[in-house]
Amino acid sequence: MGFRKDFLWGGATAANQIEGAYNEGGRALANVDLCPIGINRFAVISGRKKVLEFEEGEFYPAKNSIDHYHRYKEDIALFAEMGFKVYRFSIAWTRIYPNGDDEIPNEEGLKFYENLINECLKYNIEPLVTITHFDFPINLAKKYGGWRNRKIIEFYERLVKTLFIRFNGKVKYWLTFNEINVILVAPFMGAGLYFEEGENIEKIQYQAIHHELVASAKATKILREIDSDAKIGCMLAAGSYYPLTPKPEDVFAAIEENRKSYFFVDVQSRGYYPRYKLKELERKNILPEITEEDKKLLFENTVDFISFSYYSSKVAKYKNDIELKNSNLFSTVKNPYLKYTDWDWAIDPLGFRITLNEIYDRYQKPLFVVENGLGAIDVPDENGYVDDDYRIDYLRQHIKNMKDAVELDGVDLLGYTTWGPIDLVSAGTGEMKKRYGFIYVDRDNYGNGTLKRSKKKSFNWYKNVILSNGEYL
Ligand code: P53
Repeated sequence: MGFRKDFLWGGATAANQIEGAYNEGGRALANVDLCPIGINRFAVISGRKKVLEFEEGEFYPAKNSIDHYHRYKEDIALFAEMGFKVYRFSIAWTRIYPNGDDEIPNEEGLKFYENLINECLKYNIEPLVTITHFDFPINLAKKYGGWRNRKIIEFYERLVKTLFIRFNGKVKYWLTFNEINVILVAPFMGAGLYFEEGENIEKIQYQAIHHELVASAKATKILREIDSDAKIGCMLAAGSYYPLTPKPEDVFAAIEENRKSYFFVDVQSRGYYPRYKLKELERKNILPEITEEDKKLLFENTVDFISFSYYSSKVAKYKNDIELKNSNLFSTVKNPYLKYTDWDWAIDPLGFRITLNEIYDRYQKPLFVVENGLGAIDVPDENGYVDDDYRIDYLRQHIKNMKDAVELDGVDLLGYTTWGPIDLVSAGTGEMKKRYGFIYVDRDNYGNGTLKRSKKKSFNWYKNVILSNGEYL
């Protein structure tokens, strides 16, 4: 009953949103460093505004983030105190291969992650490593135009080989690309792509997607050769689309919206392009170059498990003739039955169970929830304590539904990591004010603050959830 005995409870972060130290330890610039907070952010992350170096008058929150690079020991000790069984973090590509195409890896970068991994293992925390969480070396963006270029597959191979060899036996769970489908909505942040006037954006996106899918399969092949005990998964920004009404046109619109994302996992988990996507790409005349070798590679190297993020469900409607809400990057119509967060994301705990079921039914492989949580405004007292009952409430309801999916529906679930167990920089908006943590960090949107860490009310609550393996909620 309930969650498996070895269920992996923990939290998840991403290098650029937590580490800072953007120019230390031999690290070079990446796309994620160049995404400013404020009105230009969306133009930059979507590749409409080309930015290849820091610009005057902009603030770049990822430069320093919450300085985890220098404080990881303190942070991991706090995770250990909560009883984490797993810690999901990502590798900054430019710490390992600063230019992406270097011949030799940067030892200082490898050493940093080795120390981080050892620190986790010291507390029996399983590291779950995202190889790339939106990270892309700016040198490769300049020289090759991002993932649109097939050459990038080789550089990615070089990166994963280095990591798999160095951390062989220490890391048992790997993810190839964070939220691989984010390339559809934020192609610069997600894949180092930016566009020139008159280019066919969709065509470039699908060519880049194909290269990522091939690179992901290559990573899977390489990992199996190096460490056959380790497991590798894909990672999707999930959250099912519902039809706005039972009108068949709305129902079909929901199918089409869902397919935009499931397409990625269809390839990564089943090993071939689904027919609906081939038809669409042919119809639009944007079919990427897919070689026989690519097909073989994709088919022979499917993922061991499927991981995903879930924040909210979405709603699709035939023809976008009513106002679209774009707060979550993925477009959605407002759901009149749900409440919304301060950032206008629908709160839908049952939608979590629905999504878990939908994905499990579709792929029949073990699942791993690697992001879930509430981004909210916290008001700390003078000691940095936050009474965050709203966060506890959100997580309680989501974990309850996750439990139903496991206990009542039989979904095979490996673990659950909440997003941002310690406050960090938002990917969507660049804000610090949008907080997810059990641990408060004294820093504001523009980098003011002492960076002091303090426990919120939810800290002890989550500790008890883990201690009771999800019985105490
Ligand atoms: P934030 C939206 C926009 C960007 C990234 O998001 C996203 C999403 C959610 O679908 O995905 C993940 O910080 C991502 C994390 C991110 C988290 O959602 O905009 O993997 O990097 O921080 C939460 O509130």
